[in-house]
Amino acid sequence: MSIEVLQFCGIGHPDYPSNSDLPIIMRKRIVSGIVFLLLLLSACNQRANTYFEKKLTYPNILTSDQKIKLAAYVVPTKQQYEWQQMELTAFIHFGINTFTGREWGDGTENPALFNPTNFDAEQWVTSLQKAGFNMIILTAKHHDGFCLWPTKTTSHSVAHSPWRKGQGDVVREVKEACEKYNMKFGIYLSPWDRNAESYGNSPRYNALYAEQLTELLSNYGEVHEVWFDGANGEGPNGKVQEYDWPRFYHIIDSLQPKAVKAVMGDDVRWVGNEDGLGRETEWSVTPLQPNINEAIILENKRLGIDPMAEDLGSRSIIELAYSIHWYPSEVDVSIRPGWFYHPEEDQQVKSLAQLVEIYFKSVGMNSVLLLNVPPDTRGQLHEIDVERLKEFGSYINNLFGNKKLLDGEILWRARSGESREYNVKANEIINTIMLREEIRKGQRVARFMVEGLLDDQWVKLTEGTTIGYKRLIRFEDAAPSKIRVTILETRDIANISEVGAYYAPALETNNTVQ
Ligand code: FUL
Repeated sequence: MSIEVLQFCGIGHPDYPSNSDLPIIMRKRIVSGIVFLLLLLSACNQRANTYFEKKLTYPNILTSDQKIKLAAYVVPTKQQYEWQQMELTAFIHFGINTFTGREWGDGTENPALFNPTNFDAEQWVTSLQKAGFNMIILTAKHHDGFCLWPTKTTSHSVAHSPWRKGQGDVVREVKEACEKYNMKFGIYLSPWDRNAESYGNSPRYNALYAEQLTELLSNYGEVHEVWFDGANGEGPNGKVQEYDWPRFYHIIDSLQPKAVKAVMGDDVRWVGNEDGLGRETEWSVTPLQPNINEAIILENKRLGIDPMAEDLGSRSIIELAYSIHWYPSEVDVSIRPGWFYHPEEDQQVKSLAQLVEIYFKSVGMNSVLLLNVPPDTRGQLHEIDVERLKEFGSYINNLFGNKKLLDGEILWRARSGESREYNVKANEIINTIMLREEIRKGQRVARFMVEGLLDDQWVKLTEGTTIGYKRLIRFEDAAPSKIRVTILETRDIANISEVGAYYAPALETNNTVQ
């Protein structure tokens, strides 16, 4: 893939234009080794603002300090940056499992079981949109192989169900509802397929999967994310399928250039759990890559990293790396215990307090939240879930719509050890801080502290490690007249684009939900 684009912004350029404005002077493959090295070294010496989009391969002459410094110049692609800005995205698990009560179908289900009684995609989209969500990712096919669109590749689809007399197309109705309400749209197409007879016969199944992907990415307008699930529960005696990832990536890049590729894709990284928990220290720049070929598998092993590792971007990991990548984290979690709708879980919808906690641990920890809300057998989001989304949306809106700082939106270029003071509006109580870096200039901050001026004394309110696109931290209620942010450690001059302070009302946590 031609992702190794080197962008050279000119010596001492103080501002970083948007990626699309940047002159792409050279593609790495035509940059001679010497020029490339000179650029790297000038970046190390800070004589030029040289940014590396998505990937940087280290020449082996670099010192550890130079490697860390260059990590501060790896930046997102335009697609990755736009994805990060969405902050809140929604997963929709809907399919044959909705009607069988299972989480993983085995592929033998009769398509006649799929029969939503009052399907309403607009209800999904409007409920999610009012709650602040900006994209819906639909399970067009889950592990059971049942396709929610009338595909030419198999009879195991909606076309052989009684729903809309076999004339229905869930993908189309959802996409049209998204278009109507200006919601972005993404596709989950399970690589593991327990229905396809060809699964395990690698070339034949790859051809089928490529065709399914092509149908989905050709016939439904714009797609902004393709989610390649890594799950495969075949077990030791199961079928072994070798996926043709380069082919699948190529289909996406050519048919939907705006889409990011997630999980087994190399644009968006699985956070490593399904509980809604981000990392305290979350570097978007990491040597980790998805395990899509032997070389990568060996390299991840050599470094001792996988998506679940606690540390994916510290100095000690980067020192050992041969290449590093802008590979930001996505937190996927379901509003219910299961991914699919089960009536017996109606009383286990996550509470507002739990959802807010998840928000702080995902969006507030330099990640994008992908919250699953599964429609029921009517083909609608359940009333309890809709109500919870509403509460969540208004809580978040009220919290962050009510800024307590007078002057938080000034770009601040901070060196290690530097501080900056911000004025709090008169007589306001705060308990939440927001810090943001301009990630189009790289992620750099490794440690920070926030103090409040209380009775003429600076008192520590909170501290943390990484910031990235957005960092949110809650602390005890306080009414300082000013706050002071100190960047204790940074990989290069940090570009702090915004500082915010807010008041987050306390929430009941003793709910009956899990
Ligand atoms: C997992 C799958 O096995 C679950 O069923 C669900 O789709 C989740 C989002 O990913 O790997």
